[in-house]
Amino acid sequence: MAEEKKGFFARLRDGLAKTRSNIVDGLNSVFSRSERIDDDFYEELEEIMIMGDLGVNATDEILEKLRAQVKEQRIKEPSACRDLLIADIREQMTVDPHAYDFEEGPSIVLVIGVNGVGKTTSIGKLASIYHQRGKKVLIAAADTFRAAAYDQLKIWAERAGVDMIAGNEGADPASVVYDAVNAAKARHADILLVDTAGRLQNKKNLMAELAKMDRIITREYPEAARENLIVLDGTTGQNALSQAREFAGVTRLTGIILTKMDGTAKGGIAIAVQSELKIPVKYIGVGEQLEDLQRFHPDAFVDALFDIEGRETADEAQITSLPENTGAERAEGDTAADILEQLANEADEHRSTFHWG
Ligand SMILES: Nc1nc2c(ncn2[C@@H]2O[C@H](COP(=O)(O)OP(=O)(O)O)[C@@H](O)[C@H]2O)c(=O)[nH]1
Ligand SMILES: [Mg+2]
Repeated sequence: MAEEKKGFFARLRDGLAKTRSNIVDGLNSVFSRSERIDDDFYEELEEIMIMGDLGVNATDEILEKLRAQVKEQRIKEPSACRDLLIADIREQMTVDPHAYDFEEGPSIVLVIGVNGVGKTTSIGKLASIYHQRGKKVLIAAADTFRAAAYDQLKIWAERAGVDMIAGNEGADPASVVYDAVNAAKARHADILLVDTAGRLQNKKNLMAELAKMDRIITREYPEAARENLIVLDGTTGQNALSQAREFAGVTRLTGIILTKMDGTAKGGIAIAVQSELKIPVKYIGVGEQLEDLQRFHPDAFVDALFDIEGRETADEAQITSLPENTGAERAEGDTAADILEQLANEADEHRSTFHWG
């Protein structure tokens, strides 16, 4: 393997250091200094959770559950509430087991969100993940408004080893989508990732543009599964929530990519989004490198946040389910890296025996 680099879980845990001192340290101090479980105790917990960007809904639900448990189990010691609270936070964030069905393809994934949140970067990383799993991936450069957007996406496509469909600068994004959808169909791509422009200044235009793309996809490739992922910048806290609400008002969002979770003090947002928006966080980004994006595992997130050891790491969990059509098998003791390598070899073999498209 290449030079030693920290695993994803370790990077996530390190990245959450500021969030930890914001939320967990505060909670711990309430647990240790409170003398009894009373209204003050709950109010202090509430204040820390709200300040830590967990959101009003999630905070209410978590604390309501805690109150019920305390009553039911006749708990008297504030410190005994800590494990219950952690369990209640976990419960807030369960992900539907079908959330990733679209990855099997054929599917078309629109990646949307305001400028600078990490759309292009996340597309590059996702393309690489899918490609390594033996999927045929295409990228559509439908952000035609900035000249640099093309070059940036091109670099990511090359890094990931996948093809990109683009139009001229200033071209109608919908025409790029049209070309890309037809290319995806003709080449039997499993997943088409569509990069979009992030302008939110004009809600009417945005709505019209997304609707147009939607119509084209539905007309050209109705069989493809559809996924609309919104990218939210984890450092922006409550702002991220309002962006998601704006976009949810103009299109059907199926998932969230939460980026920049390395070094944010507002990581509590990962707990808030699900209960505030009813949209699942599907991927989480912890850096600018290719390997810095993964599926969102609530348990791993809570472990990383509370610095709990001894669980399966997110890296491992990412690929416990192998694509059915490969011969790759998970042997006892295989690391995630072993399996990824096995899959990459498999994919290479497939490519040399079959002709795509
Ligand atoms: N630290 C960190 N930076 C990120 C992450 N994701 C994206 N970025 C950076 O955020 C900036 C904007 O990303 P970009 O993909 O161009 O955003 P876009 O405008 O939405 O396409 C770039 O400098 C990225 O390297 C992340 O998870 N962590
Ligand atoms: Mg971009």
